[in-house]
Amino acid sequence: MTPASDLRSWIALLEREGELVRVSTEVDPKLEITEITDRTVKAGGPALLFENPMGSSHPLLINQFGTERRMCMAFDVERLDDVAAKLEDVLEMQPPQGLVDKVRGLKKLKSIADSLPQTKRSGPAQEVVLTGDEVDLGALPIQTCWPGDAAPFITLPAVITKDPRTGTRNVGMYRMQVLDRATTAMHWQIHKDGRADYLATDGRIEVAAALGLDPVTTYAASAPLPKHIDELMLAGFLRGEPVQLVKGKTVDLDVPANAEIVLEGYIDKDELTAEGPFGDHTGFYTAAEPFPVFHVTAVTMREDAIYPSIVVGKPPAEDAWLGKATERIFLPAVKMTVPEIVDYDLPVAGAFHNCCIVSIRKAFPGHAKKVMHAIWGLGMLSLTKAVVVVDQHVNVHDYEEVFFYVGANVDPGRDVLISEGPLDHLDHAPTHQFFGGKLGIDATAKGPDEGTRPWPEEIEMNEEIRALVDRRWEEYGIGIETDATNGAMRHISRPLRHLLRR
Ligand SMILES: Cc1cc2nc3c(=O)[nH]c(=O)nc-3n(C[C@H](O)[C@H](O)[C@H](O)COP(=O)(O)O)c2cc1C
Ligand SMILES: [Mn+2]
Repeated sequence: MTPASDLRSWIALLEREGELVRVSTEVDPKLEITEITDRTVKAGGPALLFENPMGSSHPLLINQFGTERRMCMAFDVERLDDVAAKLEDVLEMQPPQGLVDKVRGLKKLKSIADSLPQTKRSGPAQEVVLTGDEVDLGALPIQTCWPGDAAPFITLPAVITKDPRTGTRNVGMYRMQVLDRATTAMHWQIHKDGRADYLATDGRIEVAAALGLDPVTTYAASAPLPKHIDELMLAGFLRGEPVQLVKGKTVDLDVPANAEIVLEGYIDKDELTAEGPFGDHTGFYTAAEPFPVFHVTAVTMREDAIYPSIVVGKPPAEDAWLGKATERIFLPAVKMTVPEIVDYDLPVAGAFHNCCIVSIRKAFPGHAKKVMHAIWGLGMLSLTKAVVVVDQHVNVHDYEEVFFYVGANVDPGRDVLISEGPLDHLDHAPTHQFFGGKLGIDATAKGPDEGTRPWPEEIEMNEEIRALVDRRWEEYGIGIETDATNGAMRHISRPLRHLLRR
């Protein structure tokens, strides 16, 4: 089996698996859908297909990614780490030794070659073509998510551009505030590739926003790939089959052939508008700021197109699992650069940029600090505000356990590093937007070469007695279930446990 190839087969799969509920009652895309969805997400509930959003003839799909199970179903894997393993296999490729190795190597290379998108002559995304005065974004059930939002926002688009210098494609997920029938704002934050493409134009850049894709391609739009790597290639690699494209009707861009909806158009470099406020994934409203204006020259659609949406807000929200997917999928790439890293965790409550917990195989004095600097120098992880480093045996996903070592192993005078660097566009805490303080906490055990007194031994029961008590547990008649290895999860609050269980 391979992952779903378009939004409709994905919906069908979710429905077969009891992971989707159709809501036929008429509901308002203004605020009401947010409240329904937020309650459903926080309860670990199903994907929702609103069949009758008020004021639109298009159904609205939301919460397709809201649980770990659905995120795994999206990639057709048992665990998100299995997706990472597939990438690791290619990243870790060594020069082949014998014939068997060569054949295996060729297969891997072929899987990369097969990942390249293919352009076809036609596709369902263009069954309906609306241009000129026929363009009306008001026909779509675009949500106004939170009471303080400036307008309705398109929240789950895959925005396609080409670097004007190299022609390399970029796909990113950037919210789009509806301005009128045929224009939106484009929320290209300063660290993003989409913005770099835009800044590289002399005058005008063509843009296409694809809505309603197969789940892997939607995910890929949110993936923090290096600038020169096409997100559609990652999508093809992870799907095991290339993304199919068709030529845009009014732009010189290829667009996903199976999209439910495509908005084609252009952005002029010097045309800016006030974008926001918008209730963001930080849990706060982002204030209005100038962003470019997207002019829609064509809307192409499938017949009876389904509009996809997502609500972000105070975590945990649906984007938690998109973020967790990135955390897992990018672990092999992180390890390629910093091989002493064993594992890392970006807590959902930290909105992904506020905190990174990382475990390392510590080998020399100051090693934890080396890793902090490495994180602060690594792709989008460079925006991380606080880095906590623990030893390899600590489970970074178990926050109680991490907190234990942060408390027990840290001398704040010696183990806390205050640095500075770039911060997330949306971080409202720093005095200056985009730039401010960084916090590093070295919670590893310190060796004598780090100027400490002899480090005490940690308390552990020996294996022999553990095994004995496991064997005899029933005999004692205490009447409760225990698990010697997995006690710590019990302390974690319910919603988090829900998000974290893996
Ligand atoms: C639901 C969702 C909404 C997002 N909204 C924005 C946004 O409005 N602006 C932005 O710059 N990034 C946003 N992101 C993050 C980008 O999609 C992500 O950083 C991606 O890697 C950008 O692609 P790029 O590096 O090719 O520009 C969002 C991510 C998700 C999951
Ligand atoms: Mn990119």
